[in-house]
Amino acid sequence: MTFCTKQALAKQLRLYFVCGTTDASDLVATVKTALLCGVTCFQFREKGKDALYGDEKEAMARTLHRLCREAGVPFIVNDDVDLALAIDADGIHVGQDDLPAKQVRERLGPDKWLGVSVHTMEEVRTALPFADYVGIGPIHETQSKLDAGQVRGTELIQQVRRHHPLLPIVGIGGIRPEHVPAIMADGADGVAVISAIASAPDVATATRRFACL
Ligand code: 3NM
Repeated sequence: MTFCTKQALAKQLRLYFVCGTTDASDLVATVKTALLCGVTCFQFREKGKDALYGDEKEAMARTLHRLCREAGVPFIVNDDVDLALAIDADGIHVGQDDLPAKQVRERLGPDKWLGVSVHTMEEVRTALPFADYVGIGPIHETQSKLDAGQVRGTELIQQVRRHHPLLPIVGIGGIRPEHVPAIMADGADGVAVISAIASAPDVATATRRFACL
C-alpha cells in the first residue's frame, strides 16, 4: 500500500490505533473491532516485559496484517525493521531511541512508510529527509509509555505545521475523543491512540466516538 501524495497519507492517519498484546486483553479481537468501527491506520507496537518476541511476535504480526489488509487499513510495525520487511508491512514507526531514520530508510527502500516520533524542531529537521510523517507527543499525560517525558500540549504541532504546511503530523499521548478537535485545529492531521481504545470497556463505542469526530 503506497500513497503518492502527502495529502493522501495525511488523510490515512486520521485515526491511528497503536496497540500490542500488553495493551489489550485480547489483541486480535480488539483490532478486529477497531477496524470495523473506523480506525484508518494501525501500528503493531509490541513492547513491555511480557511482550511477544521471535516466532510468536511474527505470527501475531501476520494475523494483524491480514486483518488490516482485509479492512483496507495500512499496517505499520513499531521499531522492528526485520519484522516489517519479513512480513511486507506497509511501513515502520521509530522513536528517537530506535534505529536512526536514515538507516531505517536505507533498509526499507523508498516505497514503505516511515514514521518518526519527534519532540523538538531539531529532531524534526533530522527526520524530515527520511520520514513520511511525524508523531508528536505526549500531548496529554499517558500511562502507556513510561518514558514518554514531559507533557507538551500542542505547541510543537503548531510550530511544525507553521514550518512544514504539508508534512503529515499525528498527535499522541493521553488523547481522548474530547481532545481531538483542538489537536486537529492546532495542525495535526490525525491522532494516535492506545489506551482510550485498547482499555475501553466497549472498544466499538470508544472507536466510533473518535471516528465520528
Ligand atoms: N508515544 P495512550 S506517548 C507510544 O509521546 C507513545 O511519543 C508517545 O498511549 C510519545 O494513548 C505514547 O494510551 C503512548 O496515552 C500513547
